[in-house]
Amino acid sequence: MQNLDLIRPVDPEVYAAAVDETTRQQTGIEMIPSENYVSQAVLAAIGSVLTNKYSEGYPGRRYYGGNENVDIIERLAIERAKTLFKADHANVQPYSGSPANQAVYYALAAPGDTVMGLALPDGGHLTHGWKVNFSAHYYNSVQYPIDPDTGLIDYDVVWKMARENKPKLIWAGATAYPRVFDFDKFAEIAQDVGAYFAADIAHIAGLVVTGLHPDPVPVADAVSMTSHKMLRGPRGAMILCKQEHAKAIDRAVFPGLQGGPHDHVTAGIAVCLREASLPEYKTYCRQVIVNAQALAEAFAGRGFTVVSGGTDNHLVLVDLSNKDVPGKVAQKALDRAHITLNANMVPGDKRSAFDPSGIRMGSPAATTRGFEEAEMRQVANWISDVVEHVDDDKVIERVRGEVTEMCGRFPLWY
Ligand code: DSN
Repeated sequence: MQNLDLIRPVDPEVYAAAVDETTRQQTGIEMIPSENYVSQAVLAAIGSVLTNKYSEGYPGRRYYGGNENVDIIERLAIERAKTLFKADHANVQPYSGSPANQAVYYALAAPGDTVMGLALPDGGHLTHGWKVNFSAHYYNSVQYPIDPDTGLIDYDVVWKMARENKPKLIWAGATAYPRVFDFDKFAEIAQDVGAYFAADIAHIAGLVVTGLHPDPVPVADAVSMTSHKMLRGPRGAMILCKQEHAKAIDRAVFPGLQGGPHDHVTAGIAVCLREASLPEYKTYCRQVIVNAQALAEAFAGRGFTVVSGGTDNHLVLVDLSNKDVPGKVAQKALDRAHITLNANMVPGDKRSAFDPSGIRMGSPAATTRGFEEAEMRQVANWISDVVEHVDDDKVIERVRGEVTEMCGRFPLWY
């Protein structure tokens, strides 16, 4: 159980909001593809007194005393990350995904260098060179697109752009790409133009570690990931890299960008990596894919436009243009029905980032809850019902009731 009762006498307002959030999670269906539910063990680790410690440096080389226990924990996290991902080197200290990517830039490129990444409106990440981010302010950012006709990366286009722009660093990775990344192809392109290759596998780390997605670790100079998405760990991040970059990556994280690591989070990462090494985790990841595919098929069956025609991973992107409902309107109506997802741009979107045409969904959280294909098809039907009747309170109320009933049958452990 959570220990929220301990908050109540000290801070009733935070207590009340935390209780309401617990109820929101229990009684609603979480479809945001980057969210998940941590285990009791992970929550206990991040809610522990490890948060009290300062430990600048790395195991065995700290700037403060009293780090004998923290050293054990950080070594465990590092060794588990190296073993699971078969990596030469692992750094488990980045505070989250954006700082991890910042460290990759700091280690492998210099300000003013050209860098290439997937454009944010086409499913990339802010830190892959989008114009409002440091990665476009301090580097000369070139953004490659998704082919709007296929919904896929066109590797010939990436290759041509790489040859024309001669980047120092090429990113592969996304926040809204439902298909497999050809990491070998990216590595070949990078090698051809003399660039470093970095893969950001935040969304798909679980699939990579269980062998359900091609592995970038053997071919990339650096691989970054958050630990709180499909990996089901705490909010944190890791960087894996080839031995030749180990010193540069470690120096970039500390002292280059960060001070003391968050030791309670490091403990949560160690625990989630232990959980990810168990056979049950592979079973879970297989179901994540099957569930996302059931979701995509059900949407197609209801006449929705599924970007790229389906999914190979945990994520489904639906273009609502043919339904004449903007993504934000759908998101808000679905919030009222207790189904949480996010409005998202789709490849070739004619609308803006603040008011995009699509919705983005994923199966990791619902799968943790125990949903299988039948439940996912039901979720797609509920979402379709609400999107097709965004102004109809009766439909929204009916769906909310059915969602609450189903959530009651699949309770979260807390
Ligand atoms: N915010 C994350 C996501 O939702 O995909 C990316 O960092």
